[in-house]
Amino acid sequence: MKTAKILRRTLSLCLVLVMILTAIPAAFAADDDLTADAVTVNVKDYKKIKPSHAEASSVMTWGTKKYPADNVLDGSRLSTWREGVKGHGIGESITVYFKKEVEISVIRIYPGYQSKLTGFTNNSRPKEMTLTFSDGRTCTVKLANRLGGQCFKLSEPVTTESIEFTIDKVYKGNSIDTCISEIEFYS
Ligand SMILES: [Ca+2]
Repeated sequence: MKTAKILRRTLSLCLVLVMILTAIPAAFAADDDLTADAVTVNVKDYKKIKPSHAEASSVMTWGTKKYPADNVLDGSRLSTWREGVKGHGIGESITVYFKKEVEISVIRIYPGYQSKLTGFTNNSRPKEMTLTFSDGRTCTVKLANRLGGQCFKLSEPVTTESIEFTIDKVYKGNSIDTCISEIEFYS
Protein backbone atom coordinates (compact mmCIF):
# COMPACT_ATOMS: atom_id res chain seq x y z
CA MET A 1 0.00 0.00 0.00
CA LYS A 2 2.78 2.39 1.00
CA THR A 3 4.60 1.74 -2.30
CA ALA A 4 1.41 2.46 -4.23
CA LYS A 5 0.98 5.79 -2.42
CA ILE A 6 4.59 6.82 -3.18
CA LEU A 7 4.08 5.85 -6.82
CA ARG A 8 0.88 7.92 -7.05
CA ARG A 9 2.60 10.95 -5.50
CA THR A 10 5.61 10.58 -7.82
CA LEU A 11 3.28 10.34 -10.81
CA SER A 12 1.36 13.47 -9.71
CA LEU A 13 4.64 15.37 -9.26
CA CYS A 14 5.80 14.31 -12.73
CA LEU A 15 2.49 15.50 -14.23
CA VAL A 16 2.81 18.91 -12.58
CA LEU A 17 6.43 19.19 -13.81
CA VAL A 18 5.38 18.35 -17.38
CA MET A 19 2.60 20.98 -17.21
CA ILE A 20 5.07 23.66 -15.99
CA LEU A 21 7.71 22.78 -18.59
CA THR A 22 5.07 22.91 -21.35
CA ALA A 23 3.79 26.30 -20.18
CA ILE A 24 7.24 28.02 -20.08
CA PRO A 25 7.94 28.00 -23.87
CA ALA A 26 4.35 29.07 -24.58
CA ALA A 27 4.76 32.09 -22.27
CA PHE A 28 7.94 33.15 -24.09
CA ALA A 29 6.36 32.57 -27.52
CA ALA A 30 3.67 35.13 -26.67
CA ASP A 31 6.40 37.80 -26.32
CA ASP A 32 7.92 36.85 -29.68
CA ASP A 33 4.78 37.55 -31.66
CA LEU A 34 6.47 39.92 -34.12
CA THR A 35 4.96 40.54 -37.56
CA ALA A 36 5.94 42.60 -40.60
CA ASP A 37 3.06 43.62 -42.84
CA ALA A 38 3.44 45.05 -46.34
CA VAL A 39 2.46 48.73 -46.13
CA THR A 40 2.38 51.84 -48.29
CA VAL A 41 4.26 54.52 -46.38
CA ASN A 42 6.18 57.66 -47.25
CA VAL A 43 9.66 56.78 -46.03
CA LYS A 44 10.38 60.52 -45.74
CA ASP A 45 8.20 60.42 -42.62
CA TYR A 46 10.83 58.16 -41.04
CA LYS A 47 14.49 58.54 -40.15
CA LYS A 48 16.77 56.54 -42.46
CA ILE A 49 19.23 54.28 -40.61
CA LYS A 50 22.61 53.68 -42.23
CA PRO A 51 23.93 50.11 -41.83
CA SER A 52 27.66 49.40 -41.55
CA HIS A 53 28.00 46.40 -43.86
CA ALA A 54 26.39 43.17 -45.08
CA GLU A 55 27.53 39.55 -45.23
CA ALA A 56 25.94 36.67 -47.13
CA SER A 57 25.89 32.90 -46.74
CA SER A 58 26.97 32.68 -50.39
CA VAL A 59 27.86 35.05 -53.24
CA MET A 60 27.86 34.32 -56.95
CA THR A 61 30.80 35.28 -59.11
CA TRP A 62 30.46 35.07 -62.88
CA GLY A 63 33.74 35.53 -64.68
CA THR A 64 34.98 38.93 -63.56
CA LYS A 65 31.49 39.92 -62.39
CA LYS A 66 30.80 39.79 -58.67
CA TYR A 67 27.57 40.28 -56.78
CA PRO A 68 28.62 40.84 -53.14
CA ALA A 69 26.35 41.27 -50.12
CA ASP A 70 27.24 44.98 -49.77
CA ASN A 71 25.50 45.63 -53.11
CA VAL A 72 22.19 45.75 -51.17
CA LEU A 73 23.51 48.80 -49.25
CA ASP A 74 25.10 50.89 -52.02
CA GLY A 75 22.01 52.97 -52.81
CA SER A 76 21.83 51.71 -56.41
CA ARG A 77 19.19 49.46 -57.91
CA LEU A 78 21.66 48.68 -60.70
CA SER A 79 23.78 46.52 -58.38
CA THR A 80 22.55 43.38 -56.66
CA TRP A 81 23.46 40.61 -54.22
CA ARG A 82 23.17 37.29 -55.97
CA GLU A 83 23.31 34.07 -53.95
CA GLY A 84 25.83 31.54 -55.18
CA VAL A 85 24.57 28.04 -54.47
CA LYS A 86 23.04 25.50 -56.84
CA GLY A 87 19.31 25.95 -57.28
CA HIS A 88 17.17 28.94 -56.34
CA GLY A 89 18.97 29.77 -53.10
CA ILE A 90 16.28 28.55 -50.70
CA GLY A 91 17.79 28.78 -47.21
CA GLU A 92 20.52 31.22 -48.29
CA SER A 93 20.73 34.42 -46.28
CA ILE A 94 22.12 37.92 -46.18
CA THR A 95 22.81 39.66 -42.87
CA VAL A 96 22.94 43.44 -42.50
CA TYR A 97 24.93 44.83 -39.56
CA PHE A 98 24.73 48.21 -37.83
CA LYS A 99 27.57 49.99 -36.00
CA LYS A 100 25.56 49.92 -32.75
CA GLU A 101 22.08 48.97 -31.60
CA VAL A 102 19.43 50.79 -33.63
CA GLU A 103 15.66 50.91 -33.54
CA ILE A 104 13.96 49.74 -36.74
CA SER A 105 10.30 50.33 -37.61
CA VAL A 106 10.16 50.05 -41.39
CA ILE A 107 12.22 48.03 -43.88
CA ARG A 108 12.12 48.68 -47.64
CA ILE A 109 13.23 45.79 -49.86
CA TYR A 110 13.97 45.90 -53.60
CA PRO A 111 13.71 42.19 -54.47
CA GLY A 112 15.32 40.66 -57.55
CA TYR A 113 17.73 42.28 -59.97
CA GLN A 114 16.08 45.69 -60.44
CA SER A 115 18.41 47.06 -63.14
CA LYS A 116 15.70 46.63 -65.78
CA LEU A 117 12.65 44.46 -66.42
CA THR A 118 14.66 41.74 -68.22
CA GLY A 119 17.10 41.56 -65.31
CA PHE A 120 14.13 41.24 -62.97
CA THR A 121 12.40 38.44 -64.88
CA ASN A 122 15.61 36.63 -65.81
CA ASN A 123 16.63 36.15 -62.18
CA SER A 124 14.69 34.65 -59.29
CA ARG A 125 13.14 36.98 -56.71
CA PRO A 126 12.44 36.29 -53.04
CA LYS A 127 8.76 35.58 -52.39
CA GLU A 128 9.00 34.96 -48.65
CA MET A 129 11.85 35.67 -46.27
CA THR A 130 12.40 35.14 -42.55
CA LEU A 131 13.91 38.11 -40.74
CA THR A 132 15.97 37.31 -37.63
CA PHE A 133 16.94 40.12 -35.26
CA SER A 134 19.92 40.11 -32.88
CA ASP A 135 17.67 39.29 -29.91
CA GLY A 136 16.60 36.09 -31.70
CA ARG A 137 13.11 37.29 -32.57
CA THR A 138 11.87 36.52 -36.08
CA CYS A 139 9.14 37.51 -38.50
CA THR A 140 8.21 36.74 -42.10
CA VAL A 141 7.88 39.14 -45.02
CA LYS A 142 5.78 38.25 -48.07
CA LEU A 143 6.98 40.05 -51.19
CA ALA A 144 5.02 40.94 -54.31
CA ASN A 145 6.40 39.90 -57.71
CA ARG A 146 7.05 43.39 -59.10
CA LEU A 147 9.74 45.99 -59.73
CA GLY A 148 10.27 48.73 -57.15
CA GLY A 149 10.69 48.96 -53.41
CA GLN A 150 8.30 47.25 -51.00
CA CYS A 151 7.87 48.54 -47.46
CA PHE A 152 7.22 46.37 -44.42
CA LYS A 153 6.23 47.82 -41.05
CA LEU A 154 7.17 45.86 -37.95
CA SER A 155 4.33 45.33 -35.46
CA GLU A 156 6.55 47.14 -32.94
CA PRO A 157 9.91 48.96 -33.27
CA VAL A 158 12.75 46.48 -32.79
CA THR A 159 16.13 47.37 -31.25
CA THR A 160 18.80 45.34 -32.97
CA GLU A 161 22.45 45.21 -34.06
CA SER A 162 21.78 43.09 -37.14
CA ILE A 163 19.03 41.63 -39.30
CA GLU A 164 19.37 38.36 -41.15
CA PHE A 165 17.17 37.83 -44.23
CA THR A 166 16.72 34.15 -45.10
CA ILE A 167 15.16 33.15 -48.43
CA ASP A 168 12.23 30.78 -47.78
CA LYS A 169 10.37 30.90 -51.12
CA VAL A 170 11.09 32.47 -54.51
CA TYR A 171 9.39 33.57 -57.72
CA LYS A 172 11.36 31.54 -60.24
CA GLY A 173 13.24 33.46 -62.92
CA ASN A 174 14.54 32.22 -66.26
CA SER A 175 17.88 31.68 -64.54
CA ILE A 176 17.93 30.09 -61.11
CA ASP A 177 19.92 32.67 -59.14
CA THR A 178 18.02 34.74 -56.58
CA CYS A 179 18.86 38.44 -56.21
CA ILE A 180 18.14 41.35 -53.88
CA SER A 181 19.13 44.81 -55.19
CA GLU A 182 18.62 47.04 -52.15
CA ILE A 183 17.46 46.96 -48.52
CA GLU A 184 16.73 50.16 -46.58
CA PHE A 185 16.03 50.67 -42.88
CA TYR A 186 13.96 53.35 -41.14
CA SER A 187 13.15 54.16 -37.52
CA1 LIG B 1 22.34 47.84 -54.96
